[in-house]
Amino acid sequence: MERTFLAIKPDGIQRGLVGEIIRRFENKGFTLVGLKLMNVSRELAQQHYDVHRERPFFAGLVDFITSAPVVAMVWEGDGVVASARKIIGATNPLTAEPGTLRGDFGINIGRNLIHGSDAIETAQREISLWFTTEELVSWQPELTPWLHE
Ligand code: DAT
Ligand code: MG
Repeated sequence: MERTFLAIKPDGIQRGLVGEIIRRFENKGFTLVGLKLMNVSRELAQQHYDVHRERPFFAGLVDFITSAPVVAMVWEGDGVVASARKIIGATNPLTAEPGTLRGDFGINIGRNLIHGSDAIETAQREISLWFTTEELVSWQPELTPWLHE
C-alpha cells in the first residue's frame, strides 16, 4: 500500500493548526499509520532537505524546522503521495489555491505549514529517515468498505 511522509512544520503547531491539518487527511479517507511530536535535530533537518543544500534558503529552512516542535506523520492509501500534495497546495501559500492547506492558512513561502513527499521514492526515503519500522502501525480501518468499491 502506498505511503507518504507529512510533517506539520513549527508554524502549523504554533498556530494551533495540528487538528485542522490532520482532519483534512482523515476526511479525505487516508489512513494514519505513524505520528509523533518531536524536536528535529540539525542532522535530521539537513538530511531531510539534502536536495536543497545548495539553495540560498537552505540555512534558513534548517533553522526554521529545528526552531520548535514538528508533528511527523505517515499516511497510507491509494495515490496518497500525489493526493496529499494536492491537499497541501503549491509551495508558495500566496499563490496556492484556496481550499488547499497552504492556500487557506498561509501568506509566506518560508511559513508554509506542512511538508509532503513529492514522489513515491522520496516518500520511501523520508519515511525511513524519520521513522523506525516499529513506530509504524499497520491497521485496517473498519471504514474501508465504505471508502473502496
Ligand atoms: P515543497 O515544500 O512544496 O516540496 P520545495 O521542496 O521546493 O517545496 O522546498 C522545500 C521548502 O523550502 C519549502 O516548503 C519552503 C522552502 N522554500 C522553497 N523555496 C523557497 C524560496 N524561494 N524562498 C524561501 N524558502 C523556500
Ligand atoms: Mg519538496
